[in-house]
Amino acid sequence: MKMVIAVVQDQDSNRLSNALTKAEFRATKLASTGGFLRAGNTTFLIGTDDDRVPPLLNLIRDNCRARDQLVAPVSPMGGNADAYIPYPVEVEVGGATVFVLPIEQFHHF
Ligand code: 2BA
Repeated sequence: MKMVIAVVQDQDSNRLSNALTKAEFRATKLASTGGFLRAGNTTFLIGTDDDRVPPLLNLIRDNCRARDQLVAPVSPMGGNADAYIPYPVEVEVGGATVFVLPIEQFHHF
């Protein structure tokens, strides 16, 4: 068994949720915040059998799009003004950031 952890953009979260349910994957959604953009995103925890990992990765890939997002500059509060970039920077976020972890035990009581 594997635990698949997928960090996706909020805009893709409903579509992915529906696709997971339709394909009979069980999932838990957590509201999360990206450490870099400090904007909301959604983290899915999906426990599944090893042989269902490849179709699950395809399903995540098909339902999550990469988007460009502007990072607003944070003004230095008593920090080093030399490193301050006073204009927005564009970064590409997602499709999805996915981790696949081995599960030692699974219990469902
Ligand atoms: P954030 O940390 O808010 O990052 C959003 C996007 O900003 C990233 O997209 C990447 O394009 C850029 N970025 C992040 N850190 C950067 C840095 N130090 N320098 C330059 N650009 C940087 P993604 O890579 O697609 O990541 C989307 C979200 O997935 C992340 O949101 C974070 O919540 C999660 N994530 C990504 N890599 C992770 C990791 N290794 N561990 C845990 N969570 C991760």
